Amino acid sequence: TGPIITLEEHFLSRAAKAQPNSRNEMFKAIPGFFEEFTELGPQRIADMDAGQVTMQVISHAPGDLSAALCRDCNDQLAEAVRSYPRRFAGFAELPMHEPHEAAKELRRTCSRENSKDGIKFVGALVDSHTEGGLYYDGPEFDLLWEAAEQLDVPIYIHPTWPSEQLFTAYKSPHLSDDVTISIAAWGFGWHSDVAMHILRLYAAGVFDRFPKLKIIIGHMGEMVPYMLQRIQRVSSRWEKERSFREVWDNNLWLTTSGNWALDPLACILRNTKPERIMYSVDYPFSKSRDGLKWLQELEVSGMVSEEELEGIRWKNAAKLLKLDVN
Ligand code: GRE
Ligand code: ZN
Repeated sequence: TGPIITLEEHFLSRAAKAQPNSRNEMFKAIPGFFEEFTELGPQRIADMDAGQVTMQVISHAPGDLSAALCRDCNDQLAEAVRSYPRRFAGFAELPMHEPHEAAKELRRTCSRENSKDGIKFVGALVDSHTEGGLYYDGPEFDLLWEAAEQLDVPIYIHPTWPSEQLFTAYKSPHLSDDVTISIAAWGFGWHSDVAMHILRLYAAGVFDRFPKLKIIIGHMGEMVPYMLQRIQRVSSRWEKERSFREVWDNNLWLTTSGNWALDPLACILRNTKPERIMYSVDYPFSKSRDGLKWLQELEVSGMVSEEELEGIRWKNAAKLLKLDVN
């Protein structure tokens, strides 16, 4: 019943794989996982096929890379996209601790014409903050927003590992570091971190300066939909040119990425335009087969019309990313 596009799908580059760090050790300890994570070929496509995914927009996993390693990562991903042009598309990895270089790399990878490196990515996926804890609400990032607007590509803001300050803030004397990290990261904290970042960008006037900027957030909107009324009320005192509601309706898109419940979607369908909602899996942290089950539940739930379902499955993403999957 038609194509499926997913767009929060990760890989670990050869550059990041070679770095000795505790995260790589953690991933290696999960049987079979490291192989799936670092692979850009048949194994990934088999998972896609099992979940009827037509096209994956692939991005790097969280973790700040230097400008040189970002280029290597993007070259590696571009090669995979060239090998499987009907199954893979790419989001660029950007060195966000160097905003000037980040803008430059976005232009190198996403320019539709005269891209001498032959890379035609459809946007970028960036960590919600740098390893040092820097967010992107400062004027030094205007270069990047400007490039994204000019290229007309979205920037996906993805959760990332807590900085030292964040980890300290989350740390309880009664909990192990392992439990702390699961609370501070994928269990809750890094989702609220992305939500907070969206508020910071809005409050700093980024969307007033760049009214055509397109931002994607995952995991059913990183809890923003649930808090939308309260955010609107608070932010109405910040004297921005456009209300948070206008920005939500015009500048933000969200994906389902590995949040397999209909409850958050019920909330989203009440306060968010259906054409803003895009299906995603969050491979390899989540599997396409589980996503498909969720899509089937959604279909029989009667929560969305056939047209809305088609939008969620692929049409909204195809339009935003200018992808041709037919
Ligand atoms: C994710 O992308 O959602 C993710 C990671 C790392 C660990 C868990 C997780 O990037 O869900
Ligand atoms: Zn993810």
